[in-house]
Parts: sequence; structure tokens; C-alpha cells
Amino acid sequence: MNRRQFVKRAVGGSAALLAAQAVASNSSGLRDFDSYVSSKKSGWAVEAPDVLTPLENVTNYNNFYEFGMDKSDPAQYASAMTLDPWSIRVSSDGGKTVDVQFEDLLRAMDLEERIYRLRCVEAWSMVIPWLGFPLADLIRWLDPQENYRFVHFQTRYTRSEMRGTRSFSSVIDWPYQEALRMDEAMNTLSFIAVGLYGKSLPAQNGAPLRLVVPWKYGFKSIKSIASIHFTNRQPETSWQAIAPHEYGFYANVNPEVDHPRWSQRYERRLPSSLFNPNRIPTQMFNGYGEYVADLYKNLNLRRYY
Ligand SMILES: Nc1nc2c(c(=O)[nH]1)N[C@H]1C(S)=C(S)[C@@H](COP(=O)(O)O)O[C@H]1N2
Ligand SMILES: [Mo]
Repeated sequence: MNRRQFVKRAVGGSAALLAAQAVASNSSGLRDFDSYVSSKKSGWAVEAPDVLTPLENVTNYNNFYEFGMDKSDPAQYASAMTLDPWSIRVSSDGGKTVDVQFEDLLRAMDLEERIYRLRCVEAWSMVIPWLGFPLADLIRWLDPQENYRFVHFQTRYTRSEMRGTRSFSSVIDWPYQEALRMDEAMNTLSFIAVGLYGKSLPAQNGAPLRLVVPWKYGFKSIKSIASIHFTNRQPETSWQAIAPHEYGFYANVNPEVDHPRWSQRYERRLPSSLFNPNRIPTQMFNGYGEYVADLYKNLNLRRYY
């Protein structure tokens, strides 16, 4: 199937999307109205319930430094990226290297929709209906021959198409890279998105495929993946390499551990404005502790932020 057809097949027109919105609006019933009222009493302007962030915000307020550092740069410039053909180089310590075509990978996966909160380390957040498949399914399909401890991802790096990588103010040693411990990668929440809002991924959101790790700060959710490497050594990750005292390898959302330059206790749920800041309390593990807290039961989360 070509890329535009696959989404239609996967979600059966817009029915699945409507169902997804129903799920989201169910959670904005009485309970959230109560929290809205109590938040007013405690002095907050507005407390936003988990409703889907409008497509407009999801696709126009982005971090994708390959295309520039302003939030509007990716929407303006990411379409310069050649998406077709797209292959992913898959390798492992001591193993062989293969190039997988995106279409072949897609054909092998069953697509599903997942609505996740996305919490950026900069303290804004969104709620996004992704389309994709569990990272665990992809790893099983790729079939690394040993039990490696980490999986390492790199973003496509085409300097000629990525104006942000040519900029003098760019701080990242390209390509952008991220990694997960293997048990994190195999967790049921770790997801590879190939679409959002029922359509294939817009370039600015990391087309044609990107990671989504909803209990970690957004920078772990690496976009436009061009390579996957299985390894036993903890890989270097882009933000940790730039400022290790500010950004850790784990990067679990944690209201108790502040960024050295700002608090992580609250977040701005988009869309927000000066008069309607939508400031809400940040939840431990971004609210996904039930699924992921076990992964860290032997880890000091202050030390391993
Ligand atoms: N390759 C790459 N991936 C990236 C980034 C980036 O600059 N380059 N930014 C990260 C950050 S900081 C966030 S918050 C999310 C934003 O995803 P979104 O723009 O789809 O909301 O992408 C992450 N993935
Ligand atoms: Mo981020």
C-alpha cells in the first residue's frame, strides 16, 4: 500500500478518530469540571482537562531543531525533507547491518491509535492522537539476535535539506540521537508513530516515523528515524551531551526534580495564552506511573533524572 492509503485502511475513514475524540471528551465530564472549580479557588486561572490539542497547535508549535529553533520553523521548513524513499539502517554490536525500507516495515505492523500526553522539558504540553504501533512489535520484527541492553536511534541528517543544521547557533552535534534501556523500549507504552489525527505524520512532527515515549520529556521522542542500533553500552544522547547537568539519560517527567533553570511542578497545556494560561500541575511520569513506575523501582530518580 502506498503511504496515503495505509492510513485510510488503518482507521477505517474517520470513525476511529471520532471514537478517539469521544474517549477524550468522556474524560472532560463532571470530574474535570470539579477540578476546574477547585483550581479557581486555589488561585489558578484555568485547569485544562485532557482534551485533544487542536491539530493547528500540534502542527505549528514544534521542536525540530534540524529546521530551526523557533516553534514555527519546523512547520515552515521541514517539508524540504525528502521522505520518499525512506530507509532505516538497522544494526547491532557485533551483528550485521541491514537497510529496511519504510514501506516494508509498515506493511509488517498493525496500526492502532493512541492518545498520549506529550510533556516538553520546557514545561508546555499537548494531548495528541497518534497512529502507529508499539516499539516492542518493531523490535520483535527486527529480531536482534541477542538480548541487548539498549536501543539507540538517530534522526536522518541531510545537511542540504535541514537549514537548522547549517546554522551557526546550532548546538547539537548532528545527527540528533536518543536511546532507551531495552526494558523501557519493550514497555507497552513505547510507541512508533507514523501518523497523527488519522493522517500520515506531517514532516514537522517527524515524518515518516518517530518515537513517542509519553512518560518522558519530549526530547526523548526522536523524530524522523533513520537508524536503529542495538547495543550493550549506554549510548550518548543529544541533549545529555549538550548539558548533562540539565538533561539526563532517563528524562522521566518528574515534578519533584526541577530543571536547574526552571520549575517542573506545573506545565502550560496548549493552546494557552496570556489570559488563559492553562497552567496545570505536572504528574509523576506524566501520569503513566501505573505502567512504568516498576521500571525504576531500584533507581534514585533524583540522581538519574
Ligand atoms: N530529531 C529531532 N527529534 C526531536 C526534536 C528535535 O529537535 N529533533 N525535539 C524533541 C522535543 S524537545 C520535543 S518536545 C518533541 C516535540 O514533538 P512535536 O513537535 O511533534 O510536538 O520532539 C522531540 N524530537
Ligand atoms: Mo521538548
